[in-house]
Amino acid sequence: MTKVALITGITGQDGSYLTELLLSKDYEVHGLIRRSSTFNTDRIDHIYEDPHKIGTQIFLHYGDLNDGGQLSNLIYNIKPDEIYHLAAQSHVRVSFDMPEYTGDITAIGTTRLLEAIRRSGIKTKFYQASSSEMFGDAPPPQNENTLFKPRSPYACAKVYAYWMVRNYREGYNLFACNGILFNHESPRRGETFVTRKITRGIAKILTNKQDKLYLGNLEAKRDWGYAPEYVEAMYLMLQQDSPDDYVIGLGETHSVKEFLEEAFAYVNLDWKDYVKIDERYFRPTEVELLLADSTKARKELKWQPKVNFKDLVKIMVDADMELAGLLPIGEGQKIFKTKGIDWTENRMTK
Ligand code: NAP
Ligand code: F7E
Repeated sequence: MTKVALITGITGQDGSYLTELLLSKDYEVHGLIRRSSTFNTDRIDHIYEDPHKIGTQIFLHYGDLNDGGQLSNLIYNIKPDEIYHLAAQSHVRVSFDMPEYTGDITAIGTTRLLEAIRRSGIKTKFYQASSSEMFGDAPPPQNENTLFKPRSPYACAKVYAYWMVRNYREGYNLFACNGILFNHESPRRGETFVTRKITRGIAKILTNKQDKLYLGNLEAKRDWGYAPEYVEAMYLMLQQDSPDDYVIGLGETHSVKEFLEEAFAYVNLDWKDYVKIDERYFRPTEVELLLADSTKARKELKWQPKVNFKDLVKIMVDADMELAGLLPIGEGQKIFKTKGIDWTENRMTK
């Protein structure tokens, strides 16, 4: 029997990788998308199929997390076996500018979905995209037993959603899981998150489109992993016999400065020649140090990530180089020169 999944946030980084994973497992995938005046489906265009085509397994539906009626309609009509709730106002810095909106979408949006499930009477499994940001300044390493000490409106909203998920699990016997994921990145990462901002910045510097990169706090440390491996953990959680909460992360922490060093050195540049600090990117309250203890997930889900920090940096720099037309595609192609730097040749000698 073909399983049916509903993904909120299908147009986001994680939604796009999860869709690929579920389609590869022969799921019928339904995705919630927001109406927008410009196209917002870039990350899934390569897998989207015309719904008129026979055998199509991916379907998109308009909706918004602030519209409980439409969420109810969709759940009632689609009757998904599994719901992956990934949609959110997901930017921590932006949540300080828009705390009320972030609460409405990231916190109450989850309640709207949970209520839609409860009222529909449909038996389904539910995944909540919880976040390591919930740990805030709780001492590392952080695991499922660490107390939350949220440090942003975004983190507060995620803590609320986390507890609502547990509440519905205990109160209504809903198969609902919290995946507490640490930062995970990829070439599809939103352009304003720090890793992508850096790798995209490097490509722009090398193509003379930018000569400075403005950043905020370089001392903060994060446990950065590779997004395609993290969506596998989401899937695994919903395949278990009983619902539970799991921490997902590499167990390796690096500062933003270390990311800069690694990424710039990969193309033989010194980050200090290009990076400037702009206070606008500082947060009123910062999360200084995140480090995952994902022992439980590794044991119970048999989740085993392979891409480490250095690999991740390379994957992201290479991808942004390619997007900027800098990477030779295939063998024996030309070497590019920018600012007198023969970056491809230099990189190869490293
Ligand atoms: P993302 O790239 O920012 O994607 C967010 C998704 O939510 C997009 O599809 C976006 O639609 C959608 N969305 C935003 N507001 C919405 C609304 N009002 N109604 C309906 N959809 C809405 O985020 P991500 O990195 O894939 O992360 C996925 C989830 O995991 C998020 O909940 C995030 O908070 C959480 N999380 C992420 C990380 C991480 O490191 N990536 C770690 C822990 C938890 P548009 O495309 O139209 O904007
Ligand atoms: O910041 C510092 C910043 O915005 C990482 C989201 O996916 O992961 C993400 O949240 C660090 C912070 O990610 C800039 O102060 C310095 O310490 O890339 P970020 P985040 O805030 O960790 C968690 C797990 C989520 O759940 C979220 O949805 O980098 N930083 N300079 C900067 N950050 C940004 N964005 N821009 C800068 O210029």
